[in-house]
Amino acid sequence: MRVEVEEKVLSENDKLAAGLRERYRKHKVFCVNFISSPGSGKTALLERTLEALPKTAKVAVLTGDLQTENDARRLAKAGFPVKQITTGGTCHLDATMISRALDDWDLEAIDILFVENVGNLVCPTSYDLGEHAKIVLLSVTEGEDKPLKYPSIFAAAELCIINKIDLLPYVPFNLEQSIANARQVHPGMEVVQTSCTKVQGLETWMAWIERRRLQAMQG
Ligand SMILES: Nc1nc2c(ncn2[C@@H]2O[C@H](COP(=O)(O)OP(=O)(O)OP(=O)(O)O)[C@@H](O)[C@H]2O)c(=O)[nH]1
Ligand SMILES: [Mg+2]
Repeated sequence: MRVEVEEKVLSENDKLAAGLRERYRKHKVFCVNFISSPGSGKTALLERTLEALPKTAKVAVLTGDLQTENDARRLAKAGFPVKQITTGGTCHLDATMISRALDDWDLEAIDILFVENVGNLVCPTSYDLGEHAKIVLLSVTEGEDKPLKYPSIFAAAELCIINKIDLLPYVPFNLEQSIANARQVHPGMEVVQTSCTKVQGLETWMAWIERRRLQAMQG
């Protein structure tokens, strides 16, 4: 019975996600969906990303959390449109929440939509948000085995960002092994290493976004 209800919810979500995909296509919006454990640095990476963009960039952010507007407050400092989605108790964003949040935004004024999902390495993976790409963050304090323990998101994401590399001298984390684990689950997976405190790896990440956006716009 539980499986049936879950399947129904997911198929409803898929329909709405298809609608979102069509809206993104029509208005030429490139959308990425950031997924990670709580605290891996999704908001920090978005803060550094927004700061690095020209003020004229047409970017916007939807950020999801169970409670608080903290992330939206942090992200709004860069001056781009930001909206917080508070889910109450729900451990993921779904396509209904995204559709509602976008209703009073002019999609013609957005080239890139960043979606920061609720901090959770499991639930958000099942919910299609109509995005062009899922991106998974793994920080070096989480352990190199996480791609093997939580394979679904590493299989589904196009890019793995290994964050907090500034902490590598202080924590037992085998970087090479973490990349090998990600690629065991997802052969050939692209990996970018970043530090949001020391601002490292940002150029590689920004280049990935631009390359992937152009590819999506051609497709
Ligand atoms: N040393 C170090 N700390 C970082 C880095 N990136 C983020 N942090 C810190 O990690 C903590 C969590 O970062 P957030 O950006 O809030 O993480 P998040 O993934 O958005 O967290 P949730 O939204 O709660 O899931 C904060 O104290 C950040 O300052 C990094 O590259 N290096
Ligand atoms: Mg956050």
